[in-house]
Amino acid sequence: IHVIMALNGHDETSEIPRKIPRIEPSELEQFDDLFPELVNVLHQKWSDNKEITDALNWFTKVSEYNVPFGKKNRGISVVTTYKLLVEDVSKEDIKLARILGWCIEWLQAFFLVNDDIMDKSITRRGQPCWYKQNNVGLIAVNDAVYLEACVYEILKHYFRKKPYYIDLVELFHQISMQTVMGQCLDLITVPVDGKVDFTKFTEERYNAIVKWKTSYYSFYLPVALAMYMAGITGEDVHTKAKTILIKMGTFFQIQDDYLDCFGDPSAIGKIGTDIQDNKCSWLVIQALKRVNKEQRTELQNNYGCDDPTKIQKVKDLYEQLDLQTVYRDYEENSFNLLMNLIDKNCDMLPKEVFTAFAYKIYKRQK
Ligand code: GPP
Ligand code: MG
Ligand code: MG
Ligand code: MG
Repeated sequence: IHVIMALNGHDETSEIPRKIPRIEPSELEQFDDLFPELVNVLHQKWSDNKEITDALNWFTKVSEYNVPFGKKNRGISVVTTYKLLVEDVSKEDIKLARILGWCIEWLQAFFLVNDDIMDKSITRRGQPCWYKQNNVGLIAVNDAVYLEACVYEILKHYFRKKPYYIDLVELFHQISMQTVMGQCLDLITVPVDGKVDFTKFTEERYNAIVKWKTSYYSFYLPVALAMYMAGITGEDVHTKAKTILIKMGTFFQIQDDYLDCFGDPSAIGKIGTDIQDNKCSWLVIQALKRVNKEQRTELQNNYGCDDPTKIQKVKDLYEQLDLQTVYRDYEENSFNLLMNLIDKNCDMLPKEVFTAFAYKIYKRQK
């Protein structure tokens, strides 16, 4: 149209009707559009100090490599929840909700850079893990500390004057504490010295690990941030929301464990490590419930070794025990249980806050 208008010497106000309707960019596109602004804020704030120019440039690369390539379910959920909680949202507040979403993505990057070192992972989001980059290695530990600090820089820059600023800061601190508790349980449930000892691998322990390491930051945090922004601070509403979201998070981590073994690495963007890492994964717990004596010995002899033949033997055993079907049944069941829980606990919040989140994660392949 522009070409034709140019040829005819028309401008925008000419009589040629606009036939192409304006398409609203998707939430994800609008969310993504904000990322450069945030990287710029983080850079600008320190850029007067010329001695640290090299560090600043390094850190820009750290953010650009580690923050923007996830599914961004957590970040986007702040925005969708906020829109559901507040009627007539202003453009400025939508932008702020998106910024809070990005704060979760920075927090998550901090967790993941560290988690990949601890889990000896190879790839993340379809690229080598940050610490695996040639010029990075253990510098990644410092980079992770930087990524965490970014959360508070961004919060301060955009929210300092808001009445709910302290709620946001305290929430991020508390959630970080809860997540390291969970990560600790995840790590210390692995027997030391490469020993294989299944006695600690109970369903009870499993539920505790995933509640703390995954559910709080992945599910309660996005909804709670939107609630605080909307002025919803009541302890009771928060507790009820938490009950639902922790259950959702447990299901999500069970999926993560399932995909670690049975997912397609090109779809999930990461190569599984749970078997060789001797992890208290949902799959090994299900296997332990179903093995006979010989199979238990077979599992014992092959679990927790970084040896492709042994890893394959564990996978073969999982197949024999038909854990794929066990998982499918679990998925079906847990979805129904979750919907019941939502009906009972959604309280003063619109039900869609939770159902929208649930629909995003059930049957996911990545
Ligand atoms: C998921 O575990 C949990 C986290 C990523 C939280 C990490 C928390 C820290 C404080 C570092 P996972 O190892 O199964 O995740 P993935 O499969 O993505 O590596
Ligand atoms: Mg990991
Ligand atoms: Mg881990
Ligand atoms: Mg995993």
